[in-house]
Amino acid sequence: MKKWVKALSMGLIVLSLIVLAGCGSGGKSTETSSEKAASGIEERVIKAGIGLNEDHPQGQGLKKFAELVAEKSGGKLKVQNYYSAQLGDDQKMIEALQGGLQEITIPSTSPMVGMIKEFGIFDFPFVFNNEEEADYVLDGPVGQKILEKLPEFGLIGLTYWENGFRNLTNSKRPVATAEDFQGLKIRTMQNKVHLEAFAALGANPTPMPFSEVFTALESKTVDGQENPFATIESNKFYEVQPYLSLTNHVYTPFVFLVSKKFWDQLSEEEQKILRDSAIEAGKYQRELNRKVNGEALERLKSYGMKVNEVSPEEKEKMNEIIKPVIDKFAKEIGEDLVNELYSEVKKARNK
Ligand code: KDG
Repeated sequence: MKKWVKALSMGLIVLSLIVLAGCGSGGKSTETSSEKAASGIEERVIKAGIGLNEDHPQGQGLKKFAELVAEKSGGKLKVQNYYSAQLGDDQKMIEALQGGLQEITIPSTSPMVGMIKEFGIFDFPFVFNNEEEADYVLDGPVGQKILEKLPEFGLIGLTYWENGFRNLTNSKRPVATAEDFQGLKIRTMQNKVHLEAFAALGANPTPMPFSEVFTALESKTVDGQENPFATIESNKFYEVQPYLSLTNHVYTPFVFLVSKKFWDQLSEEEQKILRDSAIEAGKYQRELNRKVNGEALERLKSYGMKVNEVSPEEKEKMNEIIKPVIDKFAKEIGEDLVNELYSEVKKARNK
């Protein structure tokens, strides 16, 4: 055999050995898991956990997200959804993301305040008059500025979804005035703004993970809790809470979190798929949340809940009582951001 033919065939054999070594099983690159994929889409399983049920708009939004990711990645990125705190409560799932043990969770911003105090502005009472104002602020400079603080804590915030306007339920009495809060044992999220605001109203606040709330209400460990109608319905709080008072006292966002350890391994193409899917599913989730919350109140009445209005005058009185707490946290959070929040709300109102 001529020498040049021999050399060529040897070269081809070496080249194919290099290509085979680079492929590994299932088309995965041989990059170590800590290295960022340069380009393309790899086969990946993505664990996503939330605290609410599958039938809640948060669960439906996560299902939509998983479908969009599969569609955009040709089935290579598979999102496995875990509902109803199957992977633990919000704090535990946030820690799992930081440790790289779970890839996605979508908590309320409230339990994040211990890590990023700026999220506390969304626990101020009576900031937004409606969901459109909330969208404007969250999707604008104020909301985005806070998301930029997440990477230093091992988290990536892709966008905001909607938990919604919170209303008070309890097993003791209708709450129609500021005085009616006196002595009520109320479960709050693990958030010092909520804790101190309810204490200022004369209630006895008990911070607790969401996954423990139904049992605490059923056993009368606490008298009441506060959440949007969709959550009150989806978690059947109406079975253990005779009274629903339309306080509408706080609008809570959800924040769509990704583990930074995981995110940094992804190619730009894979990151774009997750980001675009989270934003698109978020639009769907916000719309569905508004529809469900709009309909759930009538169903809660039909389940036997005694519903009472709270007058604007009484809400103003509650706001006055809570004001020293808010002023304290405004200083702690930073008055520039707080002022920017209120000026963004004003812009939303004058749009
Ligand atoms: O996954 C989100 C829920 O766990 C929680 O944030 C819902 O608003 C909530 C609460 O009261 O804890």
